[in-house]
This record gives sequence, structure tokens and C-alpha cells, in this order.
Amino acid sequence: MNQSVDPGAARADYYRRIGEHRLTPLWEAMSALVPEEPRSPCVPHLWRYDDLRPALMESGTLITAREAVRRVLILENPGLPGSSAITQSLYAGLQLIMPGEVAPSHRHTQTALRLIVEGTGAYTAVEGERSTMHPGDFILTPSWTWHDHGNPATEPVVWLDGLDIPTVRFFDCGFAENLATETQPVVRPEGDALARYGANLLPVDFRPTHGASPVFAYPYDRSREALHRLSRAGEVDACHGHRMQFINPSTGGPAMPTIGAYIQWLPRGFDGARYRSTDGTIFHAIEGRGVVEIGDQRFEFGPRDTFVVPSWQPYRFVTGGDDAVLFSFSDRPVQQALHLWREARAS
Ligand code: GTQ
Repeated sequence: MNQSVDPGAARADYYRRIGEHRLTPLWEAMSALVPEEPRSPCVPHLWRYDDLRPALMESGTLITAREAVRRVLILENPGLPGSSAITQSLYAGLQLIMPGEVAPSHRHTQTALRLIVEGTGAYTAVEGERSTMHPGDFILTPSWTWHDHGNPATEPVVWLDGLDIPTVRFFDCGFAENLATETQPVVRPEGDALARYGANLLPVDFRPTHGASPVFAYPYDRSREALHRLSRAGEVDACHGHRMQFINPSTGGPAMPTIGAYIQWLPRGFDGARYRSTDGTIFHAIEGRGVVEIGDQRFEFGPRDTFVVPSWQPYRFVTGGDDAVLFSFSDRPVQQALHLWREARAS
């Protein structure tokens, strides 16, 4: 090396010159590109429902569901500004539909899930079947299936949307189209899919038409009953309490190919062990109260609150006098399909 030239200045000059060829030096980026462990820009955050509800309801006076197509306030991670993402791979939002409104039918390659937060009597229509919403119900919209939402009831209905929008954006494989009519024709009675696919039975000639579960509504009263029984009789997991995954009954695998969905019961007096996994996870409290410690931060959660745990951040749950039921979702099925997923428990 020429001793008379400052190596920093020489390198800077070199980087500028190679930049003109659209080249950059790996050695300056190595530790960020190939980290020893995940260091997500996503940060822990809790959205307190009681604090945001007035703003959500105000949106109902500013724009109709018809004009908005979907009237949603996006839960954007404070560490990912401008991304419309709650984790690097997932999107979450709170969707409001007022009495008498229709959110018109469309389809897209993004997969969606809904967890009903407040109100009863709105519906989502998927594949010609309407599912009436009740708080705690889990409803999914497989990739490229027509779906519309309506609220023939008398109260506002709110649900948490979870979509793989950032994942589809990452792969640049997003397609969408609107149906010519506002609502799709109803061709099957409500409960048809649950009877056909959700009773430990399958039609004898069943052939999947998409990668997601043919059961697209999982009523909360069923999930809750199962968890409640487990909480009485089952052994409690030191980290998760009683945690179950929503499955596709035709495969035994996850309900959706790109999003894993889970529900767990934390018994009262739970003092959880620390856990971490590479799938950044969005949690939503359906019932009960508790505390979640994420890294060195502590959040109290109550009914209808939503919080996010970034990839590889240790977290643990503590409950007081109440049992709590948490819904959650993450990109775990994608990571597992790619043999990338890891988890660790505090020893
Ligand atoms: O309900 O179809 O929150 O397409 C974002 C995009 C909901 C939906 C969202 C969507 C939808």
C-alpha cells in the first residue's frame, strides 16, 4: 500500500469509483449481512385497544367501507416506519365495518386471517359461504379466494387482520382483482365448510384447491372449550401455558401456508419461563389480563390489546388473578418449510 495515502481516504475514493459500476464492498457490510444471530429492526410494542378505539371509531365518520374498500388502521411497527409492517414478514391492522356496510369483493395472492375483536353479526364471505363473526372467532381467507365483508347487524364490528403482505412484497408475487359485483353470490349455507371438513371427516374424494385449510372459520366457543379442558387436565408448558396451533385438517399442517396461527391459555398465577424463537410473533389478548416481558421491556395487557414480539427476543408471561387467552400469529410455517426456524427455552 502507498504509505503517503490515508487508507481511509483511499478506500472512500475507491468505494465512490466502484459505486459508479454499481458495486459495493462486502467487507464493509459483512456483519450486518451475515449476523451471528438475528438482530431485527422490528421492536416490541403494545397497542392498547381502549386508547386507540376512539380513533378507530372516528374513521367510521370519515370514510365509508365502500370507498375505502377496506377501512383499516394499520398497526405499524415503530421500528419499521413507512413499511406498513408489524414484523419484517407480516402485516396487521384493525378493520372496522359499520352497520349496513359492505366491503366489496376482491381477491389477491396475499393470505389473510381475521380475529374478531368487538361486535357480533358481521360476516366474511369466502368461496360462496358466509361466516358470521363473534368475538374471538378465527377466520381465514386463502390466497386468491374471493372475499367480501358485510355488516347486516346493528353494532360496529372490529377485527384484527393479519396478512402476509410484506412476504408477498418480498417475493414480488402480488396480484389482485376486484369482482364485477360488490358481493359474491352465496352458494353454500353457513356452517357447510365446518361440517364438511371440520368434524374429523373429509369428503372421500377431497382434492385441495388452495394451500390453506378448507375450514375457514374456527368459532371461538369451540377453541375456548378445548383450551379450557386442557387447562383443567393437561400438563402446563413452562413457557406457553396451554398453546395450540390452528391446523388444516386435510393435512395436519398449519391452517395457512405462509402464516401460523395459535391460541393459548395462560392459567391464573402463571409465572412463565423465558422463550424465544426466530418467528417474530403478533399476540392478541382475547380474554384476561397479564404481563409480558420482552427483552428488558415490560407490558401489561388486557382484553383486546395487541402486541408484537420481534424475532429472537426472549419473552415470558406472568398472570395474576385472571386466566388469559391469547391468539397469536407468525411466519413460522415459511421458516419451517425453508428449514430456517429455531427456538430456545431458558434453561
Ligand atoms: O380484508 O381483504 O387489512 O385486502 C388489508 C388488505 C384487509 C381484506 C387488510 C386487504 C384486506
